[in-house]
Formats: sequence, structure tokens, C-alpha cells
Amino acid sequence: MLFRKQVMYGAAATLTTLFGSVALSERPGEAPRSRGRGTIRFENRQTQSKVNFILNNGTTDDKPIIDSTLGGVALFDFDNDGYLDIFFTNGARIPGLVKENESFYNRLYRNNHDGTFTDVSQHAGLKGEGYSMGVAAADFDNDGWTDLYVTGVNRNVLYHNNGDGTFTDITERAGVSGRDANGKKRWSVGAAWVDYDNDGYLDLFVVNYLDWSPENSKVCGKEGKRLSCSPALYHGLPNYLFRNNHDGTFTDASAETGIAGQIGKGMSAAVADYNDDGFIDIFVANDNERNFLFRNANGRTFTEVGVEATVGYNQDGLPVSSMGVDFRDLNNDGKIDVVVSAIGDSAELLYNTTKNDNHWILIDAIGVKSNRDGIGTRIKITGESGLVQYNHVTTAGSFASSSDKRVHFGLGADKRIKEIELRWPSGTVQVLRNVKADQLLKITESDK
Ligand SMILES: [Ca+2]
Ligand SMILES: [Ca+2]
Ligand SMILES: [Ca+2]
Ligand SMILES: [Ca+2]
Repeated sequence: MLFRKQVMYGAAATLTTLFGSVALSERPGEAPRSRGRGTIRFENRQTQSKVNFILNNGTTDDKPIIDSTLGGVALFDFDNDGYLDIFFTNGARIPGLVKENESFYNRLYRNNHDGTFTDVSQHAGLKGEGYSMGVAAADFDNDGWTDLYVTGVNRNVLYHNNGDGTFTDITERAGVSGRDANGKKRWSVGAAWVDYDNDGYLDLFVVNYLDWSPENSKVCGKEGKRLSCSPALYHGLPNYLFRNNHDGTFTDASAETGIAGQIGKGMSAAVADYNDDGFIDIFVANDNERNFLFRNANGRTFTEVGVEATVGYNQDGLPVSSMGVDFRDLNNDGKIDVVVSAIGDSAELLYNTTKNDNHWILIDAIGVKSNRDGIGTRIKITGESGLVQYNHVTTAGSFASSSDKRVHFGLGADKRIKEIELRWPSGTVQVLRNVKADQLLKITESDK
């Protein structure tokens, strides 16, 4: 497990890899930590790519706290042409929290297969509403097309992918607007798709942050030199868990599952079956407070075990300011490309230009009895050298962002893989033997 320790009121960018996920954050103007270090090299091809997105947080002289926590990126193949497309979230005018002009629109860029991208946000119907924060991509209705959930301060939106290049906002019908029982919208930052009850349909976990509104916004620092206030000045919020009803609607299961009982200051979530009982668990990175680890009890309820599992605090027993989170074993040495969104600046498209002879494999798990995205599938690979690696399918992880669901393994010198074992959420165990490296391997869940 890896999570960042960074004070949240330093504005953060978001890194999401084209082939998996990393948990890194940078302040605007700083070079990404991994760039140029050691043997790994990245080259920013933003100009050539025609991805001209600039993250506009709409900040004002009072520096309201919402201005530093946005900037989600999703890498997903919205048109199923085999090439990853890029979606960015964006801010809005403060205090109105309305996307008044196109500088605030969320953006979808279609991959043209030649290193360039085309802005298709308008046609796709994804320009968005309100002050957006994060994004989570997955195929929640198992129709083969990846859908999007966009979180925000005053709007959360679920977009159904129509399969023809357009999306439809189905938030209200689906029942996932993020408003509480009193109709008050909670400020959501992260979200994660997870099939917590193993019924073959993805459920939605929404990470809520602070009880902020334009009316209760605090100001800090001297007039003319305002600073973003500490999150300690605001109350936290409980998170949401929405259970998929298989008909395009969701039931708010936050109370019955025990999720609603924990108040935090959540920024992002990651999912993994950490105790290997076949039910996926949920880790929430809280800012300035102890983190949560929700242990799944048989797909019905969750127990918060962050402290006993020793992830609640840092090694000094203090809460850490956790922003991004990743549950994976990151070692996720092949060529990994990265997209970065930075407040007030152009996005960066960092292509990995490292020269080496390492081998790799990219696995696309397609569920049949399990959810179609295969989210939650545990993959164990044994290389010809005997090297064993584990990973699992997820799109959650990294700050407010959504990664490619395909699972990448670096194989070092191994040109062949002795064995690939998949343990699907349905319980099915599937084994492939003697597989060659350096390929995208689609594996469909077997029916036995
Ligand atoms: Ca595509
Ligand atoms: Ca879908
Ligand atoms: Ca489910
Ligand atoms: Ca578990």
C-alpha cells in the first residue's frame, strides 16, 4: 500500500498512468518526481498531442478551500477502439459554482492513434455542471461501454455511455446525486467502483470531504495575502455506498452497511481484498485525520478496522494528510505513461521514453458471471524465472482519478510467463499456462 503524505492545502496535480496507476502528487510548477530520476525518462508531448486542457479552479482573493482539491483525470477507452482516451475534470466560477464559460468545462479528448487527440467534449455531452473534482470510470451496467461518475462540490453526475460517442446524464433516475437526506449536497472528491456484494454488478463508493459551502467559507491569512485555510476549520462528512440494482438505479446502502457511521475528511478511496476472504475491502484516505479501512463482512456490512490494521495513523501515531491512495503492489518496471493535470496550467502527457529490454504483459480481464470490467479480480503471475507477482483489477486509486482497468506487469528479462492465475469476484479460479510476454492479453472469465 502506498499513500501520499502531503498537506492538502498545497495544490496538487494528479498522475494517472496509461497502463495502471501510481500515487504521486506534485505542486504546480514542480517537475513530477519520477521524471528523469534514475533510468526512467519521461518526455512531455502535450504540445504535439493537441491536448490543450488547462485546469481552471476559478479561485478568488479569499482562496476558498475548494480551490486546491480538484483535478481528476480518467484514462479509459470510451469508444472501444482499443486506444485510451483522456477525460479531465474542471472547476467553476466561485462563489456561484457554475461553469459559466468554456474555460470551466470538463473535457474529453479522443485518441486519434497518431499521438494526437481531438476534443469531443461537446458532442459527447460531457462539459459538466458545477464545481467538479474527481472521476471514476467503469462499466456499471455491463453493456460493454465504460460509463463515468464525476464528483464535485455542488454536483455529482453519473453519465451513461450510449455507445455512439455520446453520454447521458442519468444521475437523478439512478439516485446517486450525492445529496443527503435533507437534500444538502455533500462535497465529494473521490469515488470508486467496486462490487462489494459480488453479485456481478459494480457498486459505487463516494468519498466525501468537508462540510463547506460558499456561506460558511472561512478566510485565513492577511487581507491581500489570503492563504487556503486548514481543513481542521471544517467538519468532516460520512461517505456514501450505493448498491447497484441492475436496472440503472442504485440504493443508498450507506447506513445498512455501516459506512455512514464513520465521519471523516475523505479525499480518495482504493479497493482491494486485503484479507483474502473473497470480499473486496475499501481504504479511504482522510485528510488531517486517521484513515479508514472498511473490512467487508460477507458482502453485507463493513467494519472500520483502520487502527487495528495499522493504516489509520502514520508510524508516529499521528494522522497523516493523505490525498491519493493506491492499494497496489507498485513495482506496476515496464513502460508506464502518465497524464498530469495541474491547477492553472496545461496538462502534461508524459510518455515513457526509457530505453530498456524489459518485457511486460498487459491483461484485460472481461467478466461474464463477475462484473464485465472484472474489477476485483486478483491476478497472480509466475514468470519463467520463477518471479511471482500479484495485482488486481481496479480503476480506483491515485488522487481523484481513474486509471486504465487493464493490469500491467513488468516482467524484467522473462520472455514467457509460466502461469497466470485469475481469481474472479464470482469465485471462479482460472489458470493459463505458458503465455508469451509483450502482448495485450484479453482473458474472458470461464464459465466453470
Ligand atoms: Ca478510444
Ligand atoms: Ca456501460
Ligand atoms: Ca454489486
Ligand atoms: Ca476482504
